[in-house]
Amino acid sequence: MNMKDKLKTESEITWCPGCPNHLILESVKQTIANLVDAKKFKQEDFAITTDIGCHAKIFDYLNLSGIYCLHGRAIPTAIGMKIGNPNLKVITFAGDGAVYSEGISHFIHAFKYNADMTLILHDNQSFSLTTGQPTPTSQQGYQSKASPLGTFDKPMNPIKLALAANATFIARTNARDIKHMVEIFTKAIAHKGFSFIEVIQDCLIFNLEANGKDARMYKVKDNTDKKIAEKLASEFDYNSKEGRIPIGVIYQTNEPTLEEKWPQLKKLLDKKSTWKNK
Ligand SMILES: Cc1ncc(C[n+]2csc(CCOP(=O)(O)OP(=O)(O)O)c2C)c(N)n1
Ligand code: SF4
Repeated sequence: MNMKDKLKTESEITWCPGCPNHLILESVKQTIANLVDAKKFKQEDFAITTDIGCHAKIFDYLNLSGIYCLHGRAIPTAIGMKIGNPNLKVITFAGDGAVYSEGISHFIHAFKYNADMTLILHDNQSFSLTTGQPTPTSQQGYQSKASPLGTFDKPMNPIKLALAANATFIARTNARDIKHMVEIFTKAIAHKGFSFIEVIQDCLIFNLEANGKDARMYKVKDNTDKKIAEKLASEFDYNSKEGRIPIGVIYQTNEPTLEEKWPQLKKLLDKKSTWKNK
């Protein structure tokens, strides 16, 4: 059996036909299969946490250890996993509703801790599982059952927030481009520290007005300059109907990780050991 097939589960996939979550799943499987086939990691080196939402069903479709978390709490649970076993490669899947609303404090503090893990943020500008209420990245004027007069507020810009919070890795990718997602997920997993990837994703059922940004996206070179990163972050404000949207590694730098800063964890890292076997 090839590695990608080993990552499959028996669960029936219940995302809407055509939902880009199918392509995100495929890209994650391809990324992990490449890393295992290249003998960089073993399947059991990976662990996942997921939030609650359409995106979070990925928990049932990936044959990896993990925790299906409370809404908004997928990041702190992942950091807990890293403290439990700093040698794990932990990947977190979460939605814009979950992370930028209920989980926003965890998002900000995660950049400060800089645990060596990856956050894959499925941004469809909608709380989709609960029928399309507006999230902090929904565009102004978005009408839903919960906002019949249209959303009054301007959306927040999570890339700017991540930069202000001293993120060490920020990237953006397109949920319709498997090749680009695999490239970005691979770079994020290789990054030493907290890697944040915003995946721009259509929802075929809710907030249709926010869909179809593919033609506006353009690829940028991997960037390590903060001033350039700030410019890239400003190019798309989650509101605009036109203008370019940069995708790629928007910013990367090096800072000590949580595991390196914490002496007991550093020992476990150096010995490739766990608390049980220390
Ligand atoms: C503590 C708590 N608050 C709220 C909910 C309800 N809830 C479950 S899924 C969800 C929407 C998730 O939206 P998002 O994170 O954007 O993911 P998507 O469904 O769009 O993938 C909400 C509000 C919950 N399950 N638990
Ligand atoms: S409601 Fe939207 S996000 Fe959820 S599965 Fe359907 S298309 Fe995907």
